[in-house]
Amino acid sequence: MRARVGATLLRVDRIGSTNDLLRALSAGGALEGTVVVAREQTAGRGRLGRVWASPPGGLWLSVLLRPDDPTDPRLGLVVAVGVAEGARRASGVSVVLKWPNDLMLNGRKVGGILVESLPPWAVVGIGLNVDVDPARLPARVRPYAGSLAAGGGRAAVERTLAAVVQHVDEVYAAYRCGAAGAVLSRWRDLCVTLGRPVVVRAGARTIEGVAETVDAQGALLVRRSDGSVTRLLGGDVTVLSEQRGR
Ligand code: BT5
Repeated sequence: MRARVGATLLRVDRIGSTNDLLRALSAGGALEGTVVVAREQTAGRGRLGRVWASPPGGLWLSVLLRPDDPTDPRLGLVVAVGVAEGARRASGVSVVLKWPNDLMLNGRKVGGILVESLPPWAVVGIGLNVDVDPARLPARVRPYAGSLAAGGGRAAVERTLAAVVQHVDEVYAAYRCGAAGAVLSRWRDLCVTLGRPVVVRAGARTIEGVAETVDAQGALLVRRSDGSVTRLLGGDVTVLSEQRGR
């Protein structure tokens, strides 16, 4: 039987990256559902080797999963639903999602998900700015980053951790029981990107169009002005109205 997410929870004070510690633990016999949480990360990372600023006041954790397919692009979306729903419950603010892995509040990024697959494992990193002092974020990131507290949330890291772990367990259980479709439809309900004009940067490609939907495999479908539809499994989305407002 699958162990509950958080059944084993390891706390560390200061570490490079919780994903790295969990990778090491997975090689040493850790169980599915193991969680590592740090008060502070000194080398937190995002996708494609980007830096993830992780000062105290945020929730920085990693979850060890053993899905049938550790490279399933839906995993990040499924976990994002659990994080958004947990954050909403803990803080009372309406965290929303932006494809593929962003948690947003009032147009600012408050969190992100990083899935690293190491078959048979998927190490899923979750970063959430609960009550992070903006002065502790890099100047380049500050204008686009927010936090639950700055967005009016009743935020406390411990309460947010408990709610996030519980909701991630719930969505992952649904995913494992063949109900991924239902979780993806919750993802669509929480998403602010759909139906809006976007620019997606994916590797060397730039695609402009309307973000139509996310399909059953978790891919974003973008309809271009010539009517053609481009299907994307990764990339960075800018919502055009947001960009103009900057
Ligand atoms: C992500 O990457 O959004 C995934 C972030 C995952 C972080 C967690 S924390 C626990 C675990 N351990 C790790 O080492 N990582 C995971 P991406 O979509 O590539 O976004 C990265 C970009 O977000 C950066 O290039 C910055 O522009 C911006 N950024 C960096 N730190 C931020 C922060 N604290 N809040 C908001 N935006 C930030």
